[in-house]
Amino acid sequence: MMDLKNFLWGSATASYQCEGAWDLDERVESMWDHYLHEEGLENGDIASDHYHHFEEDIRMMKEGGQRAYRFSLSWPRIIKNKQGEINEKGLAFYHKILDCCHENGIEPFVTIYHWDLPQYWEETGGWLNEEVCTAFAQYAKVCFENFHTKIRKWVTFNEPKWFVCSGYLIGNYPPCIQDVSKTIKAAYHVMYASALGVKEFREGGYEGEIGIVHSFTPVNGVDDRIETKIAMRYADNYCNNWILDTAAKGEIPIDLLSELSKQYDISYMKPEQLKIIKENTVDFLGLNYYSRTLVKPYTSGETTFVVNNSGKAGKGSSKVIVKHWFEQVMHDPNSTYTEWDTEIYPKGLKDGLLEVHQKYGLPIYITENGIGMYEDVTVPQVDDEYRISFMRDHIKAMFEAMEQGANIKGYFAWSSFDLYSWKNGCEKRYGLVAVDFDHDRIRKPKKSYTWYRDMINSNAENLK
Ligand code: BGP
Repeated sequence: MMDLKNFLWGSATASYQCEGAWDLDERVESMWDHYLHEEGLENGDIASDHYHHFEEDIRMMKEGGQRAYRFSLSWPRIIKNKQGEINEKGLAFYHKILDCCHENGIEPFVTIYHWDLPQYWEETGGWLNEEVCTAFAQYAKVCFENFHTKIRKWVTFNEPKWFVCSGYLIGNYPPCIQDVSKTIKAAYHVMYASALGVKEFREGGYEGEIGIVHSFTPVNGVDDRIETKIAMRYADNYCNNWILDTAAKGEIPIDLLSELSKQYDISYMKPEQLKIIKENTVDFLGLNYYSRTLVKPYTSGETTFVVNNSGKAGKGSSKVIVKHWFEQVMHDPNSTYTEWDTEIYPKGLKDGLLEVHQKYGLPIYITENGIGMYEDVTVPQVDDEYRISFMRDHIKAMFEAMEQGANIKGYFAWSSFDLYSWKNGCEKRYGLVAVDFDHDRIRKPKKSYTWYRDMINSNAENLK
């Protein structure tokens, strides 16, 4: 077994999904608060109430053998308005979290943006407005300046693909737009903003490293036909390359740009911005792995996205067709799927890690991996054998990739404890620790928490 002494075993959360305290201590509204309140949907007003439970939560990480905590900073908690006024109370909250991490020997691994854009920026056009890129860089600088002595691992953005496509193409996340041209613009602005964040980090000369986190899904084809290979390239550009190539190599895939420029005006991509993208690539890649994407060539029909956000829509109800590009195959008879149509496919993690290693040669962290399930948390201990088997199979797949040379430096379970799962609400649970949302949000370790602790403490001996 390889030397795992410095390997970062940890778990992850995100500000909006766990903090709660949405209007406390001068935090302002985020686009998610605004949208969920307007629509009367289940929201994260209280969520796991991490704001008031963080000491207990971080202590449990330590007792669970974990060495790192991946969490995000909330822009609307830190910056009050478009003028960039700083909320000292927001900074103080994160100082408390960071101090608590260090007191417990937990390394903080910090995401600057995990989807909670301040509503005051959304009202100016959000990611369609170039000004927001500069605002992001200023906000990132405030974070670096204030926290650089306590954070060595930074992430600019969590999952550009997921929040851009959900917000501007599929329309199931705020700002709920369905428009290809706007999707391209938002995507470009986010990647440009990420490079501006890296630039601030480099210019400030702060210690540590900075990366980006991607919702990684390796693309497989149904067969070896050339048509399938072309469909795979389209799918890979759509799912992965516009984030990974751009962040790691400083280049937006040229075949993608060429294809898009036939139908859409992309003249807002200015040479001086492309230069900033080229010159400010990341130090590492964070990959969130939930599943692969199996594709076949496009046959017919309009571009379609059906997302199973309820878990009750019935297995197999999801659908992805990108007209003239590819179709996603949502059912492989040899695989098992969750109620939310996520295929359980550990081999994809090994294949994907090797692919990313070969393409980019950068250090990799698995920044999220986990399984969402309905669970009864009123029992003394949730017996989540399925989560243990999911994690065991994926960690084994990660080791196989490491044995073949991939430079993987950490693994973060999603999630540290149960939290709010965006449009899926709180009943889709991912935590190693159960949170009883109906009874004072009491915390109870699940069986997987103990399994993970023993696995880490035994240096993964129990995986053999
Ligand atoms: C990733 C996000 C997380 C988290 C997770 C599980 O896309 O970074 O914020 O929510 O996926 O997804 P979901 O909650 O939609 O099931």
